Amino acid sequence: MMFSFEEVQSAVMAGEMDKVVELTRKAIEEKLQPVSIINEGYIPAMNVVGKRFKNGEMFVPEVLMAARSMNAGMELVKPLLVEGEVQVKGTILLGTVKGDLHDIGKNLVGMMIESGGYVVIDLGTDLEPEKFVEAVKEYKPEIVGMSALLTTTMLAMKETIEVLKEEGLRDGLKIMIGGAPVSKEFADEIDADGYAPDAASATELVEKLINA
Ligand code: B1M
Repeated sequence: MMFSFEEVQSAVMAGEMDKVVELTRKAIEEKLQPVSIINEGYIPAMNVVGKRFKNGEMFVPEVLMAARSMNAGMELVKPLLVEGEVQVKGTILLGTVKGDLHDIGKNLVGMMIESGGYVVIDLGTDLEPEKFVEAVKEYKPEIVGMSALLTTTMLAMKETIEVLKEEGLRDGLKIMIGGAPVSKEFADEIDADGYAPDAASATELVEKLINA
């Protein structure tokens, strides 16, 4: 049986990790381009998963299973991404803000951005503004991405941006935000450079901000 993108997409959507791994091995054996396994296999599947989740047709455990099965496939594909094929286009620091422990969406966003050819440094959750400051100094990223899932913690995004400004790190840095309670309007209000409603648009936003 030949490898098909439709099959790997269905396996990712269904969260069938073993099948994703088997099909990815098959794709590699058949000498498919590693980049196309990601771009034509995994990403379209995760885009569908994102939409279904939004519409209430899929639930968190299923979304996680889909993401994990994509990750399992990515582990096989990653070492084959030779330099030049997916060049490192930039570095993105990612984290969930102070007081907030939600990380499922952030992790999905990170995976998607990474599969778009960027280096993602995930700082974790419940991050004091100072953690972002330290990491910006250490990694010198093009973009800082903040996630918040609680109406009470979205204000920590504003605080983080203020602290970055106080530290003189805001200039030349792009800041993007996301998470269920935040919006484009909120991003404008707190002087972030962009807002993305989901993981697929987050990758597009990264592209836009880096090329701006
Ligand atoms: Co909590 N929780 N939770 N929770 N939780 C919500 C967010 C809530 C809406 C549930 C509800 O009441 N209906 C509610 C918030 C209410 C509000 O503030 N408006 C809530 C609450 C109240 C709480 C606690 C306070 C509950 C309590 O203890 N009383 C508590 C707070 C803990 C804390 O953070 N300090 C709490 C705890 C938890 C768990 C630990 C049990 C667990 C988190 C596990 C984990 O993340 N490791 C949890 C979960 C799972 C949820 C729900 C059910 C699902 C969130 C999720 O993962 N969605 C959530 C209800 C819901 O959303 N239906 C809820 C799936 C994920 C793929 O979507 O995170 O939206 P999402 O991410 C999307 C986009 O938002 C966007 O892209 C992602 C992918 O498409 N996005 C970005 C996210 N970050 C981005 C960053 C970007 C760009 C896009 O750029 C940087």
